[in-house]
Amino acid sequence: MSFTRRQILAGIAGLGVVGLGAGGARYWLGRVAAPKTHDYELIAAPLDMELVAGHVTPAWAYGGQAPGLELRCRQGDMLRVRFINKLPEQTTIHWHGIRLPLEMDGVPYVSQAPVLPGEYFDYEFLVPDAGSYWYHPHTTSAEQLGRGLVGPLIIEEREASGFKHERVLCLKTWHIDAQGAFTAFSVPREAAREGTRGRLSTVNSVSIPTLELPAGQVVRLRLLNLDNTVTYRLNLASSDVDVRIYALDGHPVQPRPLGKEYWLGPGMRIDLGLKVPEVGTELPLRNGPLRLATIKSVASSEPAAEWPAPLPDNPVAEPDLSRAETLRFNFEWAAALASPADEAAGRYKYWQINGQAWDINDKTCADRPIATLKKDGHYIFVLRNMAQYQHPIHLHGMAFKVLDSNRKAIIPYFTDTYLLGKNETARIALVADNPGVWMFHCHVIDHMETGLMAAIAVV
Ligand SMILES: [Cu+2]
Repeated sequence: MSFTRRQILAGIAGLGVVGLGAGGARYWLGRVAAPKTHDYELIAAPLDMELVAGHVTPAWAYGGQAPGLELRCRQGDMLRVRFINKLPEQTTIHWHGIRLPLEMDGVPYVSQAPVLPGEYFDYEFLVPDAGSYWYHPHTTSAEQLGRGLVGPLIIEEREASGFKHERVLCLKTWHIDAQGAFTAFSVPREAAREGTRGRLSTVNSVSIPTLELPAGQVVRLRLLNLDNTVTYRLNLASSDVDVRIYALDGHPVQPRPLGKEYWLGPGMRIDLGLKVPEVGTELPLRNGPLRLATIKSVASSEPAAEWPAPLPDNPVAEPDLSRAETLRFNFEWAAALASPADEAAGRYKYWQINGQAWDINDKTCADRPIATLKKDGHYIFVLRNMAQYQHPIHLHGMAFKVLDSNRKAIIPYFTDTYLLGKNETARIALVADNPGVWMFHCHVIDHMETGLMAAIAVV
């Protein structure tokens, strides 16, 4: 629990302050007091970090740390964050996976004006779903996320879950050299392929940390992939360790063994239950063959724990497939689209959805949604990856249910991000119950910034 870091803005609401945020939106005015509020003051600012011993990395941080300050609140409560920009450039915060009103979604020129240096913006929204989420900017993303502007957002279950112990593990691979200096966050030839990878793999900013966990207890491991491009092939390389999946991308699933490996794409999260083995055992947490962390069991005075019950479902509307309308989305490689003038100006378009490439320099792209859904309509999306690189496809504003795939067996589940494998076709379904203009994009940041983004309107 990290409530000790919470900054209560005591008295501000009571003063009846009326202000103008960067977007011109009024805040506080006439707000009905919530039964409980969680107030944070969150500052984005430069921070020198020592990611490589003896060297300084000029990171950007939320709340004085990167990954950022852990924000926490309880399902059904209001989350209220005063965000202050002390960076040298404009930014916003997007709350990845949270179903919220459009004006809180943090997309520049769609849901709000960018927050300029020295300005602040008040984010305030109810959190309907429990689970592991995260937050990050939606501006100059390769650099801003790359420099460290990524942070965990944990929504606790309304009623206490059966887990007495938990750890939040933020995965990020930093784009730095051996002296800690940043390297390019996006290189064109990599953006046109799997995305530009960083070099230093870390868990909570530490390279291969040792995590001490209490022997005999069941610990909830919240693993968050906050990286720009890397898909982590997660495994606990030991055949006799008992580890079960409890939630995917925030949403509960019927607990089942982790199995050999789980592919966690950029932006995705997995909640595992781990029965910690006997004292002194060391388990490697790995990305494929590479060690990410060492889990070490230490003595615990508590009696051995039982497996917690499944987590309660989130209140996501169930799509009715019998009356759903089907829409098709093709994700294509399209390097030929960039004209010489575009390339000279650094505007690369390597990717497109249904023949359209998003232009991150064109503030009007969202005025031309790729699909318009009827409010409360039921939809099936057929997602077809026509390229040999995988894309974690993310939708803002609404959760969707993954139905099936032509490449692997799927137990249907709700999520906000689906890792669409190379040449895979998958079907997802949703109820369009949140009006707005929502970003629909690949979470490999290089792919998003070179075309793989679109807007979907719900009216
Ligand atoms: Cu992609």
